[in-house]
Amino acid sequence: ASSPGTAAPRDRAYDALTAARARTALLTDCVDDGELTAQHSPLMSPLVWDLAHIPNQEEQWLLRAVGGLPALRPEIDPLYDAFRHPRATRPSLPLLSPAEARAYGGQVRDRVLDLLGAARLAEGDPLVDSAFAFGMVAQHEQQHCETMLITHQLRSGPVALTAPEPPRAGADAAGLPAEVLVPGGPFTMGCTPGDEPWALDNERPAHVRSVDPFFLDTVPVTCGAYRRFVDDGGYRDPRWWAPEGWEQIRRHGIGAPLFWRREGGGWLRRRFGVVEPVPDDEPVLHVSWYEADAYARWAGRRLPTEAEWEKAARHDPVSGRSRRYPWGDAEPTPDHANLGQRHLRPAPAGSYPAGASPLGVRQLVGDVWEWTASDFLPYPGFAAFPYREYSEVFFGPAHKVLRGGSFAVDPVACRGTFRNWDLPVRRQIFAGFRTARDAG
Ligand code: AVJ
Ligand code: FE
Repeated sequence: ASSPGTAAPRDRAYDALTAARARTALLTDCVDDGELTAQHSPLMSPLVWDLAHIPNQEEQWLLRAVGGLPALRPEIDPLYDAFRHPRATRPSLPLLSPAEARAYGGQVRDRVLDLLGAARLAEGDPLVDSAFAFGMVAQHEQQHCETMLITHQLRSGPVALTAPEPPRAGADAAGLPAEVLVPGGPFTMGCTPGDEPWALDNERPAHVRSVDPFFLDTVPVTCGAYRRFVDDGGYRDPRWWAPEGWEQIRRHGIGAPLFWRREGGGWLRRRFGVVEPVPDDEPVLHVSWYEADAYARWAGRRLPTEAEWEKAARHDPVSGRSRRYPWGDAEPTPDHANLGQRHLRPAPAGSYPAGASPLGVRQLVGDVWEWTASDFLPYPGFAAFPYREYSEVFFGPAHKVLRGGSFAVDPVACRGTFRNWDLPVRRQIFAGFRTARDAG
């Protein structure tokens, strides 16, 4: 365990890039070419698109922007521009074949490692200081690994991926208090390159926020708790729903989380090709923001704001300082959190006592992305870096913020300040939630 300052930036970049490529290989070598080029869902790209988009971004940011090298294959840039082609249309593009995509990825990576070995990484240029661009590219690849895992979850057919089960919750899990009081007052939200060198633009700058005292669920909402909402007729009662959410569930006939199916008196779910009983003690997954919001209202509660979430995750009441993770400043280990696709499911609620926050909140990082009440907006003093299309074009009321990271995200793309966002109708992502209420 170390803070980011302990490992030399070059070594940290090498390790992060290498780990990301191993994950990409694992997710794409386990299926045949037909499966790589098929569209498993109109919501997702074919896997072969991700397989070439990853090195295309790597080439643009590292070989061209940092290295000043000429384009290897300029003609393919438009094919892999996510803004130019919506996901549903990507299978009809003249994409690289799986073999071509792998060869291109290898060519780019060989040159990137040469560049990393030779580059001066502290010249007062924010793109290369602390190997930022290399870290950004590693995070980008790992984010696409999470996207590719979503594609695997949506695909049907024989099982392609397996992983060991997460550890069972400890003996103390059953006795945890339902909620924790988070004191009101100021705390530092966001970060600077000094304390989090690979933070992306939307996490910056650090600034002081104040929240009123509030109660927060100790653990994410479980499948068992959510099932009570379903069985209570929650999806048939407009009182609980935001108007747009009510319209969505009516129009699409939604009555339970995605991948759930009623069978006899109980509920089954499909997970990476296996059908199994819905596990009551596991954090609920595959609910939209509207479903999370409706559950919270039914429970007499609400979603936490993004600032509340970050205060619960980072504020140390003893020192008054904001830390990198709920457990402190040390990088995540397998004892802290369920991250990095080590397991293909969330761990039971109440797991990971070593990852608890100072106030005792569990599983803030890892397991499931957590919907917050907040729109995705820039922090005061935000500056787009290095490109507007990473964050800035998504700011506004259309997207809701998710925090904390799922079992599917690598630690390199997950920390107390990390901000994810998506449309409130989105259900295929590895998202759950926890609830809050005002104190006093
Ligand atoms: C931050 C997860 C919303 O997947 O759309 C990938 C990350 N940006 N390629 C996404 C991203 C460009 C992004 N999210
Ligand atoms: Fe991308």
